Amino acid sequence: MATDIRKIIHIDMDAFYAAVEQRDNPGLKGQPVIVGGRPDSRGVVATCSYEARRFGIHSAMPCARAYRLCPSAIFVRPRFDVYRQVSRQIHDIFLSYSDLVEPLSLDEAYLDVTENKAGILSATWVARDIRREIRRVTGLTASAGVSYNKFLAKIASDVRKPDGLTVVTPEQADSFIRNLPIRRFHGVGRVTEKKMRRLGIENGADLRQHSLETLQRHFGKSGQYYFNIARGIDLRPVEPNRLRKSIGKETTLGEDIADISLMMTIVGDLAEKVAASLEQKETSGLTLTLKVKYADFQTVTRSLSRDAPIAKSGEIVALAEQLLNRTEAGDRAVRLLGLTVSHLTTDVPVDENLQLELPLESSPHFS
Ligand code: DCP
Ligand code: MG
Repeated sequence: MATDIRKIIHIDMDAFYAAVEQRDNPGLKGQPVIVGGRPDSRGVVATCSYEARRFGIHSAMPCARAYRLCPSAIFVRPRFDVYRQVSRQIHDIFLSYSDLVEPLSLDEAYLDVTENKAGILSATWVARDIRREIRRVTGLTASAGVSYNKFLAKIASDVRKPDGLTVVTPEQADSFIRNLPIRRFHGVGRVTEKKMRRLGIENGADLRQHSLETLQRHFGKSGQYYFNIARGIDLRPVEPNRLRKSIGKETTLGEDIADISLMMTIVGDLAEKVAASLEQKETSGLTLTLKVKYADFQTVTRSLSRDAPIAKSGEIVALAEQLLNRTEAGDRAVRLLGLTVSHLTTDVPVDENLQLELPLESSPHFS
């Protein structure tokens, strides 16, 4: 194997919150367990056990819908402290193998084990050891993907979930990617997926048919990324000191509201929280984004950028009001409001003890 080939592992805990709940409460073992809001609330499912997934339940689904799909499911409130504690345990295990660890969320990380502390030559063996160690220390299972870049490792970890290990060697990469449905490509969101479908792109092989120019024309800056991953090329390093891209807060309302002044009160509350967080992290940002989810679940965002840093709650509220006016809020009822400040003016590391926010578009709130 050439020396410039990296060995990357992506590890992701299985049904993380739900698995922790099943571990700590034997009555939940083997049961459809839903962690999140209450069944009769407007909250959403944070995650659910694999037993519950058989009913079609999944993360971010409204609890009421989950309840209809499986009335016998057991609804459990999240215990973030415990999840954070387990997250630290697995993180320590990762660090005992490599300093090149990049956490993506509480239960997920990339590791570069090209040179690892255990001196193990095979990344597959490292992954096997790590999974074993996680099980021994936490009593929980994790799935791992092993390959020569992040893109492939991440997709591989999903292939044999739960409790699986999948290796994609440089020799296998080509056919692996060719057969991969486009929605499984990490970094291809729902909107891009639709757009790709319209271009006749259903899988990696189709993606590969398109020239760099075409992809750039349709997808802008991401065109180059799609062009590369279709060919198994992803040179992004594993970055242990990830920086935050934004600081934000959102809330699902107890009931849909159409009253603008009430919305502004909630926006004011969010602005204060965001401002407090900016202050605590001693930073500011140049862009403010308002997110509005209408009662029918359609979601829109509106952004504006300033040359001068945005930091204080007063200015955030003022700008947010302008943004709110650019939505149909008021004419339409709203179920969620969110504010995010981005283009941060200083480097803000991802919290040491890991944030509970996820790299997903919406993290659920519990009501
Ligand atoms: N989570 C959340 N809201 C979401 C998605 C996830 O609160 N929309 C939380 C609950 C999950 C945890 O983050 O347990 C990890 O997310 P994953 O996407 O890794 O999902 P799971 O670990 O639950 O399941 P899987 O076995 O598919 O990894
Ligand atoms: Mg997981």
